[in-house]
This record gives sequence, structure tokens and C-alpha cells, in this order.
Amino acid sequence: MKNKLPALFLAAASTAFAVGPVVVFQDDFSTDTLAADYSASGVDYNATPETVTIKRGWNGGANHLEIAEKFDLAAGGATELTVAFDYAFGASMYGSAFTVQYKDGSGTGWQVIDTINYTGLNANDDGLAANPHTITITEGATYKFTDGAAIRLKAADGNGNKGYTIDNLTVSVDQSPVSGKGTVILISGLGGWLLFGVCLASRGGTRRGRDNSGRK
Ligand SMILES: [Ca+2]
Repeated sequence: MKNKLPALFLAAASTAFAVGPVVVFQDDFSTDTLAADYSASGVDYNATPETVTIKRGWNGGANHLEIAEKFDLAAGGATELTVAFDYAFGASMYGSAFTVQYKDGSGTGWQVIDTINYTGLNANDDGLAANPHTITITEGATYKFTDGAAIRLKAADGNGNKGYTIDNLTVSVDQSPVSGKGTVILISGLGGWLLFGVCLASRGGTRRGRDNSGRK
């Protein structure tokens, strides 16, 4: 969302009635939010450029970045969930890969919804996450949409001293999943941050997000 106005309109509309797509989580890593917003293992916050790096797995690819907030996909009629981010591999990471994983709230466990493999085209050692990537899953027998759904990015291969650089992580749905939870959008205003949106009764924290107008 390079333009602030659509984000503002979307936030306002989503609080009143279901309209899609609706951003339910967004982070450009302009600040170190790892402690508050993620359950992470083997993840570094990089102040310059503002990204995160998931280290290549030291123990069966265990390193991961998991969004701490669980999503309520049971209410609101959502049928599609989209995860988008920018990424890069370190230049020496031939044969390496990371996955995008989804877990519903019914005990199914983590499901791999996408695997991103190294190619020579996406090598990058300067910390810039230059490759846009999007994966969408549809509600059905394979992917159940429940209250308590979760998303994580996880290293899929073994030892190495490099990592996967990630930026501009966004989770969105085709219809608002929010029932009893508000959508909070942070708009970068003149000279600072302006909080816009609503925050309704929350079971697991507030919905939050940022626009990308000041992304680095
Ligand atoms: Ca960034």
C-alpha cells in the first residue's frame, strides 16, 4: 500500500462491514517488534536495512518466525488467506529453502503451504529482501479456517551460517474475519505516527498493522 488513502478507506470500511481483501497483520520491520509480535527461534532483527533474518536451521530447520497473534478465521466469512512478503537468500546458500506454514486451531498441526527454494536469481548478501512473494490458500478439507489459526515462516534445511532475509510481511483475507476484534491500522502521519481504527473487545490482543508508505 504505497498510497495512504486506500489503506485508510479499507480500515474504515472493514470495521463496518465485510469487504475484501482485508489486511489483518502487517509489519515492515521499521522497528524491532520481534519480542512483542512474534514467537521466534533463530531470528535476527536487522536495523539497517530494516528486515529480519531467519537463520538457516541448525537442528532440522527448527528456526522460524511465527506471528504471535492467532487469527479468527471462523467468523466473518473468510474463504481465502494470503501471506505476502519480500525475501532474499544469502549468496552462498545453494540448495537451501524455507517454507510458509499454516496451522488451524483444531489440532491439525503445522501444514506446509509453500516452499521457497534458492535459485541463482534470488541470491543477495546485502540484506535487501528484493523478491516479492505471495501465497494464497483456500478454505476447505485441506485448510480449515478456524478461530486460532496461525502463520509462520520456517527454515527447511540444515546447517549454514547464512539466513533468509524477510521484509514487508502481510497477512490478508478476502473477507473480514474479525468478530469482536477490531482492525487497527497505523498510518504514518506528518512528523510521527497516527493511530487510526478501532479496538474492540479482544481475546488475544489487538489487530494491528502498518502501511508501507515509509518502507525501507
Ligand atoms: Ca523494512
